[in-house]
Amino acid sequence: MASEKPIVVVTCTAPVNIAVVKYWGKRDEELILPINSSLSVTLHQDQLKTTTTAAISRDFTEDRIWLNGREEDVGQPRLQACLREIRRLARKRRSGSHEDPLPLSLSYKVHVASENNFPTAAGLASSAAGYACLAYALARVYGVDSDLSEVARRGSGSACRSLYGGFVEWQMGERPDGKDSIACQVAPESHWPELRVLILVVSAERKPMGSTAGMQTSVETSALLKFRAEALVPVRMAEMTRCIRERDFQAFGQLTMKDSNQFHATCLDTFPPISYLSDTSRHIIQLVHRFNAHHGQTKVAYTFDAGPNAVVFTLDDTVAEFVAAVRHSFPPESNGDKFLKGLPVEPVLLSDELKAALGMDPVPGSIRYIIATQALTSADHPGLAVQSTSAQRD
Ligand code: 2P0
Repeated sequence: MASEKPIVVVTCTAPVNIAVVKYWGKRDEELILPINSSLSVTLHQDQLKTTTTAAISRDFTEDRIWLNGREEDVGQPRLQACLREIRRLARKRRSGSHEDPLPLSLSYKVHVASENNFPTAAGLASSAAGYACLAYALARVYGVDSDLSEVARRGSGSACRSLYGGFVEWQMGERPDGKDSIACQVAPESHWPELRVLILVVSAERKPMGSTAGMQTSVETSALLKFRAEALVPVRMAEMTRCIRERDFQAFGQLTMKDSNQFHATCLDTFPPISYLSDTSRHIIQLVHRFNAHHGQTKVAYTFDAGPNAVVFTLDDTVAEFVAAVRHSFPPESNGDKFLKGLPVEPVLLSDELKAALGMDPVPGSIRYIIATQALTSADHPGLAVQSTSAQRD
């Protein structure tokens, strides 16, 4: 008699990552192989995470997927690539052992439901956490325990970096089959507990061009991108790794800002040009440089991805003053009490000297809110976590 109960149900969570050496451009569109290595910081899951539940059952007649409560087309090529890859790995694992015949569950269809604990409207890249979580949940239901870089990467390149906590490098690799294009930890979760992250959510003025199409045009047209990937990124990867290992915030911050600026320069060098930054993004850049100039050192650093939101890195002793500077320069219009989400930040008064140094006319309402968060701080909060598992595989 057919059972109506799924035989395996797993719920997992995965974090968002923010690149400090940016990935932009593929050498292989199908396998999602990058033209340069990249490096990112994995963020704490208390503020930003994806939760994914996967279930397999002999009663399911087709694969299905729901994102934030809405059913999506499971036929999308990238979803299909992830499903194909995980089933291939599961078969490979089982066929390696003579005592363990291929289980029936490998032929079972899967139902997947995924949601984010942060508003999609915030315009934060959610595909990295989403595909990392999908890869991990699928691996658990189908009994795969090998490296999942390839599965996550086939969903979205940057997703392989969300497989680990701490500071993570996605090595571009050299092989045409992509087997060496994998993510690995540069430093663990507990490495830099003072590091803080502020996400300045900017009012979107228009929908930016998607990353996949954007980077394709950049690869086809930008000589600057080619030069960056070949000559500059290898040096920056080594330097960024040193900054992180030595917890050298000055150098880390400067290189993070330079790499963000260079990525956006390659976007402008793309033809037709792509621009992801808005007037508010440029105001934030000015604010950060003036704040640092006032202190005579790099105390805060911005980075921007394929959209106008800023991600600001700083250390715990600077958060309160920088948030006050943001409030001063971008006063909240109506939701003053909801302006700051996430970790609590003590209100402080800005000195008259700093106010004068910022020297900007306040622009009310152009930053909608701030999410205060941090890098994952301990291995108790791993990059990926299984929340619950029910029933047993056959
Ligand atoms: C990054 N970005 O390193 C860079 C910086 C955006 C700017 O990775 O086509 O969504 O799915 O591989 O991973 C965004 O690109 O692109 C991205 P696909 P993905 O974080």
